[in-house]
Amino acid sequence: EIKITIDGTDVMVAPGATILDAAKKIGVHIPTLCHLDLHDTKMVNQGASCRICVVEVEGRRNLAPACATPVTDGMIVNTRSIKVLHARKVVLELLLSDHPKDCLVCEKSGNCELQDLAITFGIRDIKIGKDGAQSTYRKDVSEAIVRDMDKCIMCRRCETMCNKVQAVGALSGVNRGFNAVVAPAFEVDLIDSVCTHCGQCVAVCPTGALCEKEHIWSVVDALADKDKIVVVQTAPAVRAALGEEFGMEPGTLVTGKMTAALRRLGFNYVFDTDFAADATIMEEGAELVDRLTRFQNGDPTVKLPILTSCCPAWVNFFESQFPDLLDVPSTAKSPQQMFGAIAKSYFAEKMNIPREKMVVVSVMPCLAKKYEASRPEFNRDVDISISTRELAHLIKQANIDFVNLPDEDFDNPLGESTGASVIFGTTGGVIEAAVRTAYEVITGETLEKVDFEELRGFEGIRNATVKVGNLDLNIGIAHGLSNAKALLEEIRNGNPKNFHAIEIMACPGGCIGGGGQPYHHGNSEILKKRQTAIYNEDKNKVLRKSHENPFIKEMYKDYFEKPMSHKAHKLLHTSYEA
Ligand code: HC1
Ligand code: SF4
Repeated sequence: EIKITIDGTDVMVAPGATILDAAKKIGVHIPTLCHLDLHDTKMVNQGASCRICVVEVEGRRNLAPACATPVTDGMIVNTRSIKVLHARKVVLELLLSDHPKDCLVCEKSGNCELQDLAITFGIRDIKIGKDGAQSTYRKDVSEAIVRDMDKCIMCRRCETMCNKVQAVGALSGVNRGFNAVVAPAFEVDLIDSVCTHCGQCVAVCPTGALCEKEHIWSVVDALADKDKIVVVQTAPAVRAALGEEFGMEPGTLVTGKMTAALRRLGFNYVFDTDFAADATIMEEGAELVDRLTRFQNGDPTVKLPILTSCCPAWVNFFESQFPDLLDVPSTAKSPQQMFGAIAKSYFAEKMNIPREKMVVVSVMPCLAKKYEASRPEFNRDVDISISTRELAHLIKQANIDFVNLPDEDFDNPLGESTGASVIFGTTGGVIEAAVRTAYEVITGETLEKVDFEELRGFEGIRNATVKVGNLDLNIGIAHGLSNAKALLEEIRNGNPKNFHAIEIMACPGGCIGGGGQPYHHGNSEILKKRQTAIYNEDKNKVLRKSHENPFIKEMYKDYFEKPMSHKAHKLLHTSYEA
C-alpha cells in the first residue's frame, strides 16, 4: 500500500489508485464532470477532459487532474487551495462561455451536473466570450431521445456508454475545435443510426445534451378530454424508483402511493404492466415448453435457446446486429405491448369501450419503450409512453403530496399481478418467472421453493442449471448490451454451453437501471437497492407464479382459450425485421 496525504489527512491506498480514489476513501469530495465510474459494469469514463477535478500536488508546477493522476508514495495533495478553486472557476466559465443560457427551460434543469457546479462555485457572471457567438448545431429528435449538441461539454460519457457498455457504437466524437460534437457516423440523426434507443447515454449525460423526448403534456391533454377513457399501466421497475424523485430513500417501494397518485391525476383505470408480464410468462413459457418438447422429440428445426423479447432496446439490437438469428427470440410481445393489445381488445370489449375512445398511457423506466410504442406493427395500442421521471413531474405539477399519500390498490382486472411479474424489473427476473411456470407445466408438480437464488445477482453474464423434472435446464442471463452481444456470439457459434433459455436486458441492472429512471449520477448502489426492493415486493405477494393470477386465468378462459392459441398469436405475438 501507498501512503498519501490529502488536505492534511493521511490515507493508505493500493498502488495504481488515483488521487480521486484516495480522496473518496476518506470522504473528501473532489468535483468531477467527465469522470464516471459505475461499479459492477463496464462504465468507467476516464476522459480527464473537463479538468474540473484539478488538485495541487506538492512539488509539481502544474495542477493535476485527480481522476487521472496515480498516487505515489508520500504524495501531498491539496484539493482546495486558492489556486485550485480559481482553476475550477475558470474551467466552469470556459464551459459556460460556449453553453446556452436557457437553464430555466432545460429538461435537465435540477439534474444537471454543470448547473450544480455553477451553483456551488457561485458563478454569477460568465466573463469569457460574453458577446461572442456560441457554436450551434441542429437538434436531433427521435421518438425516444433529444440530442442537443449545443449543450454538450465533450465529456464523452455517452460515447463510453454506447460503445463499451452497450457495444452499439452509435456515438463517437467527430470534428474538431468549436465544431467538435459527439454524433452518429456521418452525423446522421439517431433514428437513422444503429441506436437502440436504450437511453443509457441520457442516463449518464451530465448536461442537457442528451435528454428524453417528453410526452407529459399529451398525457395532460388526454386526461382533460372528457370524451376519452384514459387507462394507465405501470412497469415493474417504476415502483422501486419513483420515490427517489420525492426525496425518499433509494429502494423504497411506492406501489401503493403511485397507484393513489395516478388515481388522483384522473386516470379512469389504474392498471399494472405486471398483469401483462404474467401474460407474457403464459405465452413465452408455453413457447419454451413447446420448443423443449420438440427438442426432446428430436425435431431438427427447433430453435434453442429461446431468447426473451420483452426489452425493446434488446429487440432493436438483435434486429440490427444479428439479422441471421431473428427466428431465435421468443415471438411474445413485450408486456407493455401485450397490455396495450389486451386493453384495446379483451378489456375494451368487456367494458364496451370503442377503441377510438380509449387512450393507453404507459409509465416506463425506459426510453426505448417510447420507440417500441411507435412501431407501426403495434398500431398505437399504447398511445403514450412516459418515463418514471415524467410521472414524477406530473405528480408535482398536480400538487399531490406524494410522500403522505395512502397506499391504494390497482383496479381490476388488469391490475392484478403475481410476484413473478414484479421481478421482471431486475436482471434475472424474467427468466426466474418463466422457470416458476415452466416447472409446473413440465413436471405437473407444485413448485415449493419459488426463489431461484442461482439466477439472481449483478454479474453482467450469469449462467445456471435448474433441475426441471428429469431435464437440466441451462439458463443464461445477460444485462448490458455488450454482455448480450457476447452471449449471442456464442449462440451464433453453435451454442457450446447448450443453453435452453437466455434472458437479456439492455440496461445495466435490467429495467431498474433504465434510461427513464430517476438519475443515479453514477451511484451503482442505488441500482442494487432498487433490485432488493423488487425482490422484497415479490416475497410479499400472496401469489408468486404467473399462471396462478386469477384474472389471467379468467382472461384465458373467456377470451384467448389457451396460450399460443390463434387469437393469442394474433394479439400477443409479433415478428422481427432486420
Ligand atoms: Fe421492463 Fe418489461 S420488465 S421491459 O424491464 O418486460 O421498461 O420495469 O415494463 O414491457 O413488465 C421496462 C420494467 C417493463 C415490459 C415488463
Ligand atoms: Fe447508444 Fe443507447 Fe444512446 Fe442509442 S440510446 S446512442 S444505443 S447509448
